[in-house]
Amino acid sequence: MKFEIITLFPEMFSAIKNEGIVARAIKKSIISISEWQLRDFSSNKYKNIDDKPYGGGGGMVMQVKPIRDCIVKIKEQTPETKVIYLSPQGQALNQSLVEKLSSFDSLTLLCGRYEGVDERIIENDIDYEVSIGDYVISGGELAAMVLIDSVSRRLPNVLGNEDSLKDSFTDNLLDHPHYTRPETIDGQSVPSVLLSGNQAKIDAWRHEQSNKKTKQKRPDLLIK
Ligand code: 4HQ
Repeated sequence: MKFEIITLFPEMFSAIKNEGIVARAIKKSIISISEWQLRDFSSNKYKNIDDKPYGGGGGMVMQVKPIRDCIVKIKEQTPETKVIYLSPQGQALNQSLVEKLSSFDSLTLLCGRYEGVDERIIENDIDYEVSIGDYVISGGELAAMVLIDSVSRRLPNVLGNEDSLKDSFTDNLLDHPHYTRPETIDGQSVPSVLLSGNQAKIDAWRHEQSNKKTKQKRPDLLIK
């Protein structure tokens, strides 16, 4: 999977490129992450890529031309790439969308700043508009990193020992609780079934716990 990032802050992506599972996926050549500095596509000497909104009001809007030129350049190299704009107006990122996105060979992630991009980009240049949740963050970069992380860990051979098939959401349920040594601490004990050695019984208990936790904490997940 190739990730092409269109951003004003390419350095932010060092957060995932240098540490953890995404870093490991890069080292194994399962994914690549390339940043495209949007200012390089500006047509003026100040490298502006934004302007005032028609209709007035505060803030600035990212202009069509630099973004469109950048996407054209990326598509010269990777014509099949799917272009994603991160925004609160997008479809919610959930595990089923993560699975779908992980089936593509290339994703281009457009990271907005300020008030976002000119609407004509969304109408004409975007394949998917995706939101990481109903709250406002200061730019699309953090949202893009969430998407990259969640998609990367679903690709073959990215996870090693970690048992991703049993994580939350894979069967629309929350994960079961986890315990490690010691057996007792400050009067709190590990549920005895986990020490029983009876794997069938343990699996049944974990499944029951998943159902219980989901009902208690996220009943909305069970409705669908
Ligand atoms: N923003 N999910 C506004 C988000 C966001 C979200 C990114 C803020 C885009 C222009 N992105 N910029 N929530 O809040 O993806």
